[in-house]
Amino acid sequence: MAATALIIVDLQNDFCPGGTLAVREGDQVVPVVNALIARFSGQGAPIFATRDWHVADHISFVAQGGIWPPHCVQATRGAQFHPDLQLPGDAAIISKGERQDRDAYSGFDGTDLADRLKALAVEKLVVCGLATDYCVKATVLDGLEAGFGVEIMAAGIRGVEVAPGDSQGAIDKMVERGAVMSAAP
Ligand code: VGL
Ligand code: ZN
Repeated sequence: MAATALIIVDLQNDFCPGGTLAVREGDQVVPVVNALIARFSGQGAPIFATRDWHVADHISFVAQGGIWPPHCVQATRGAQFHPDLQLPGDAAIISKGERQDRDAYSGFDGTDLADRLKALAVEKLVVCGLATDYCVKATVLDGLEAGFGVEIMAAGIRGVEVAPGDSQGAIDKMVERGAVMSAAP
């Protein structure tokens, strides 16, 4: 039977209020994501959590000429998942952006995510997490490109909004490419 996987994107402390690259209301997605986790766990469906996992002198950081403050540095508190996230022990964790000289917004970029999903006969992804206008967008677009159906949980995403309207622009692009926005878990 074709499976649906839950993809939780970068629900890490640095992207939540108090973090170094805080997304407004980023922590408000946690209860929504926990409800999705409960649903997927109950159905025995696969759960993947991506994480931004940078070295301390990552190329995307301002000191190296990048555009971001240091964030999600490997093994720091900021890189840990939000403490209230109820990630089951058997959830698969996909680290990305590990290379010093290259950024990776998408959970598929430089990882074995696509292979692992295909090995589980997954055909559809339910996506939630942070940030709408960067890593959620890149992950969704790559997922569509790889042939997966993608449903995005509207209440389970928030954006960085470097410029106002970036999140809506990202949603428009994801929908234009074939993703479906879903209101409730
Ligand atoms: C992200 C900016 C920089 C994200 C990661 O997870 O959306 N945004 N690195
Ligand atoms: Zn990053």
